Amino acid sequence: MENNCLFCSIIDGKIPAKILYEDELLVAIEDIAPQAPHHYLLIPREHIATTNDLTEAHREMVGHVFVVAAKLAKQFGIDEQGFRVVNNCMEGAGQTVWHLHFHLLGGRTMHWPPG
Ligand code: DGP
Repeated sequence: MENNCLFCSIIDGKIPAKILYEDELLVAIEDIAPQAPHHYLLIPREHIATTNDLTEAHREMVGHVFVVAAKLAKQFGIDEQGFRVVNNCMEGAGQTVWHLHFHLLGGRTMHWPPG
């Protein structure tokens, strides 16, 4: 738990969010400003600021994020149409919340390259 961290406060229950899934490693919530019909955030419980701060110790957790993303995609029926798992690392890539998180986006056609 990091002071003044939005996602730590959500994980701690101090700020409300629509929680879709949680376990010992992560919490999945609805994004407050959805960019697709399905837009969820997979947030590790551990406060890690950015992908740049990951170490070998986080290997299992990061793998778990993708396993849970696939399960949620199936649960919400977007697995066959296709979906994206996105991490924005640093301001230049669009990161605005400094607690590692992965966007799960689906329910519409995705374009490439991303903006
Ligand atoms: P990023 O820009 O990659 O750091 O993504 C941050 C995401 O967090 C963005 O899609 C909007 C979302 N977000 C910001 N504040 C809140 C909040 O208070 N609640 C929820 N559920 N999502 C939030």
